[in-house]
Parts: sequence; structure tokens; C-alpha cells
Amino acid sequence: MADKILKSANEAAEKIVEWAEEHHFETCFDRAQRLKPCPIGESGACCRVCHMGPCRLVGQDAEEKARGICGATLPTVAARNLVRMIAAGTAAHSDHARDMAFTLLAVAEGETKDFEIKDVKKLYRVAGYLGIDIEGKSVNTVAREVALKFLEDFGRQKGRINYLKRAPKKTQERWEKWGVAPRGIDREVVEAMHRTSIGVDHDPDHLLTHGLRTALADGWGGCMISTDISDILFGTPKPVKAEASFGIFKEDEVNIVVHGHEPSLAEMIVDVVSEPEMIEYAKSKGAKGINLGGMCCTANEVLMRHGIPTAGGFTNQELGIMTGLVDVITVDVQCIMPAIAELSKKFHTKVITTSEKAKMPGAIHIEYDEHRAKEIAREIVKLAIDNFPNRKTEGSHITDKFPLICGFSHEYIEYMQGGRFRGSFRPLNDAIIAGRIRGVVGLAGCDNPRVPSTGIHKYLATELIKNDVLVVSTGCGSAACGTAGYLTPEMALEHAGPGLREVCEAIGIPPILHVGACVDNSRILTILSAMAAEGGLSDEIGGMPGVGIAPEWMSEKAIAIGCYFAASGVPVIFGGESPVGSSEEVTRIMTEVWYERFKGALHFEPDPEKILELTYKYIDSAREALKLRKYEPGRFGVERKLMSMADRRKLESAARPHEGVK
Ligand code: SF4
Ligand code: MSK
Repeated sequence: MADKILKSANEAAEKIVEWAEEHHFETCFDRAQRLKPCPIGESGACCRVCHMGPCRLVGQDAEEKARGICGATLPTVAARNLVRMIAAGTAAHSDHARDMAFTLLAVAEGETKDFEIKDVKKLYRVAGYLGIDIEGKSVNTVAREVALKFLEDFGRQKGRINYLKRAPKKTQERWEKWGVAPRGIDREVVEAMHRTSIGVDHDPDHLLTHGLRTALADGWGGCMISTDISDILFGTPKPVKAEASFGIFKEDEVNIVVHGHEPSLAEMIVDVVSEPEMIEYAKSKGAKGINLGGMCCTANEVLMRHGIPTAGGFTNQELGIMTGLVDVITVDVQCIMPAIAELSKKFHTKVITTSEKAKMPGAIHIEYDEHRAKEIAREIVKLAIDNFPNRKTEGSHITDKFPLICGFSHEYIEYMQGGRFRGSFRPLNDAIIAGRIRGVVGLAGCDNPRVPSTGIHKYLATELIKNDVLVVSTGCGSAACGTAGYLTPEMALEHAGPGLREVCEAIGIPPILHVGACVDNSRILTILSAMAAEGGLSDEIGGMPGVGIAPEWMSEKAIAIGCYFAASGVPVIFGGESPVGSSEEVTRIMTEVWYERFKGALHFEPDPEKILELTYKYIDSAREALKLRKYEPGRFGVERKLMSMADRRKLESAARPHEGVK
């Protein structure tokens, strides 16, 4: 059994882990304890791209002397391994984006009646980014052109992906200068796999440069396309109250969990669970109602838009089933542990795979098809209701839950700094310039059973806000904060430093802003671009007093994200051991060379205190380079007055005198 200290840092999760131990259920925490990583593979020194190997490039002076059978050096092998991770991560986000584009096309062409374009304003804004003229065209015509334009990004052979031009000009110039501007998403992924196969690209810097080109196709392609289409179809998030942790499950209601990453089917399930016939049907089976919750990033999608509660992130999925209260868990793609299918057999829970790309032995497969989306959602909800009377195994019933506020899309962050008519990033920039806010950190990435899971997220989040750093969080970083009760405005009162607290109180926001799912890291790129355009700080993404941190990452997608931030100009720090730690040369390229070229970098640092130290070093030296006042807690310069929520409403009603008049 795993050592107690090495399990979850989340109290509710830890209670279930203890219950699991008592009842002899195995979890990822036990397996993490048992399966120690191979030190050769862990540090990127193992090559298995051909069948003369696997070759393990180890020993003293391995960097200079070790060779694979083909003669490949350690830096070549380590760089190839990293590029393959980037390619896989990019493929995952971007394949999700492709499906979103097909859904948008199906809606525009009237092939599916179940979805509609909920945010026409966002559609027009996106059309503007893409250079599509909207004059005199119907909404569906514009949507069709947008979908087709996005689809071009996947198969384009020459040219540039569309959204690169959303970046500051100077950032774009760096990409052109260093040859990392992506052409088409699929092309970069295919080329990454080609270059890293036996006997092709052997220069580590050249390999890693293509790695960055592939990663940029992910950030400014796959991720940004997913975010924008989800907003167009399902609505751009704005603040909403919700709850997090295992106490969201209800003993007397049918509990359904949506897990994975894709929002489309989950959106339909959100609609179906409130249909009167479904509620009546649930009552006929002895339940008081139907309760929908989420897990991982499908959770984040419906949390951000509808306030559907979340049971947490990656390491909570087995634990959720062990409450004994989950009647159905639907899974789509990414971050789904196959362990849940076997575990569910010991409870009454039914696991339903829904993607044509992802099946699991032991699960029921009900394939999602956007043309029959609601019908499929009804089938799943009905199955959950039918399963409610089968609850038999006593689980670990946990009542802990925390309130949270989420829904901070970049559009809302802009709005909250001045209202509908004066929305801008000026107040945020001014607060940074004045030293009220020291800098901004994107706290992202997975939670990991190899550390007391969620613990490093919690530690960093509290330390950062204490030191006046505004935190924007995504993915399981947000889940870690939400299930700890950190996503509330009260968090600012209790823990934030004096400058950040004032800003949060004036605007009425938490000091940790949940901006969405993993693909919504693209919202952070948009925020940084808007800050650059606003002026007063850096005129490119590079050089901003901002850092990205993924302290408990585990997925290849996280590597792709880290690399697209680095190439965009953001220093990024990952926790855990480095997957290229065996090669000093590769480590030097990712930190020093990338910093010289892009003002971004990718570090791996297992010690949370050192992560903080490095973060402050980057933020404070960016402040110094921008000639901003030195950060000193409690001492600020002069800045524009932040507009309070009340002022904002006053301004808006004055600008719309007809509203509210009877
Ligand atoms: Fe070994 Fe070279 Fe084959 Fe890699 S490509 S497994 S280093 S022979
Ligand atoms: S779900 S990629 S465990 S953040 Fe997006 Fe969480 Fe990491 Fe998956």
C-alpha cells in the first residue's frame, strides 16, 4: 500500500483513499507507489524508435560518449523524445478542435437541429479575426465560412495558420525570424513524427525548433479553435457560482458524471437532465431528481458555462466511483484512466464510452453523433436512471464541498475592467505598473499521484496570491483550487497580499481566476496579447511579468502547452523530474537558447520552493527590464482608479437609458 503521505493533499480525496485502503480497493496512488519510473526513460535517455533498440544511452559522460546502435547521441535521443510528446499533445487538442469545427459546420448547414449558435457576437468577432466579411450574410452563412476556414488550418500545406496574426506583431516577427511559424496543424504533427523516426533529423536544436513550430500549431491553432467554437456554440463564459468536491453527489438523486474533454455531448446532457419527462422518470425509479456533475475538463467546460458542479481533476476519477453514488460516468477523450472500467464493476456504476475514437474493455459504448446528439444524451440519462435502483455497494460517502466562482473568459476579464463600453486591459496593466499586482501566473496542468496530488497547486496558489501575483488557472489546476475552496472572493480577503486584495475587492473577483479547460490556455494567450496591445508593459508577449506553471503535469498535452507558451514568450516552469534531464544540451536549448530567441523558456523543477523562487526571479526581472517600480508589498505607485461593479452598472445604465424604463 502507498505511504499515507504520498497520496492526495485534498482532504476529501484523502478520506476516500483511506476508505479504499480499508476495503482493499486499488487506486492510482497505490500503483504510483508500486511502479517506480524507470530512471533511463524518465530522463529521456531511452530511444525506441527502431527495432535495433531500444537503446539506453547511459553511463558516465553519456552526453559526449554514449551512442545508440545507429550512432544517435543523447541530445538527439532526448530531443526526439520531447518532440514526440509535443506531437502527441498537439494531435490531442487539435483533433478535438477538428471535431468542434465539424460540429459548427453541421450546425451551419442545418444537418443537426440539436445545437444552435448561442453567441452570435463571438461568431462575428471570430469572423473578423479570420478576415471573413459578414455584411449582408445570414448567421449560418458566416458560421459555415468560419468552420471551413478553420478546417483549412488542419490540411494546409503552405502558408501560416490563421490565428498567428492574433499575436502581437513583434511576437510574430520572432516566429518568422526563427522559423517556427506553423503552416498547417496536421502537417506539423506529421513532420514531427517523420523527423523523429530513425535516421532523419539528428540536430537537437533543429529538432526542438520544429517541436516549437508544432506546439505553436497547438496553441494558436488547435486550442484556440476549440475555445472559440465552443464559445460560439455554447456561449462565452461569464462568472457563475458553482460547487466542487465529492459532496456534490446526492444520495437521493440520480448522479451522472461527464468526464473527459469534449463539451458537445455534455452540453446536450445538461439540457436533457432538466427535461420534465426525465425528472418524472427518475422519480418513478425512486430518485428525487437528476444531479449532473463533472470530472476533469469536460467538467470545466460545463462548469464555466452552466455552473455544473465538479468532483475534481484527474486523480479524483477513481475516487468518485468509490463514493458508490455515481450511477453513470460518461467518458469522451483524454485523461480517462482505463482503471475506472474495472473498478466500476465492484460498484453499480456504469462507465459509458462515447467517442468513436475511444473504447474501453468493460465499458458500455454509446457512440456520440452530432446529428443525433439529444437522442443519445437521452439514452444515456435514461440508462443512469434505470441504474439508480441498483446502488448496492456501500461507498465512501463524503459530504465536503466548496463554493466557487468560475467563468472568467478573456472577454469577461476585459468587460470587468470597465464595462461593456469601456472594457479594456488598462486597469490590469496599470495595477501591474503601479506594483499593486506584482505579475501574473498561469497555474495549469494536471494533478499527479506521484506527489501528494493537488498539494503543489495549493501551495503555489496560496504563496503566489500572498505575494500579490494574480493567478489565472485552467484544467486540473483549477480543479485543485476549486476543490480546496480557493476560487472565491473571500480567498482574496484571507490570503492575498495588500495590493492584489485591493484590486480583487474593487472589481469583486477572486484572486485566482478560473479561465477554463486545458484548451482554454489559449484564453491566456489572448489575454497576454491584449495586455501587449494595451501598452505600458511589453509590446510583445515576451517580456511581460508573467510565468506559466504546471507543477503536477503528467500528460503529453501539458508538454505541448508548455512549449507553445515558451515559443510565445512566456517562461514556463514544470514540476517533477525533467523528461529530458539526461541531456544538458537539450536543457540548455530549452532554457537559454529559447529565452534568447523568444523570451520564453521551459524549465523542469521538482522542488516547489524553487519553482516559486524562479517565478519571482522571472517576474521581477521583467519588471526591471520594463523599468517598472520595484515590487514592494504594500507600497504602490499611482494608477487609474479601478471601476467597481456598482460604478460599472451605473455607467452601463447611463449609456442605455431606454433599459429599465417601463
Ligand atoms: Fe537505437 Fe538509433 Fe534505433 Fe534509437 S534509432 S533505437 S538510438 S538504433
Ligand atoms: S484534464 S491534461 S489531467 S489538466 Fe484537461 Fe487535467 Fe491534465 Fe488532463
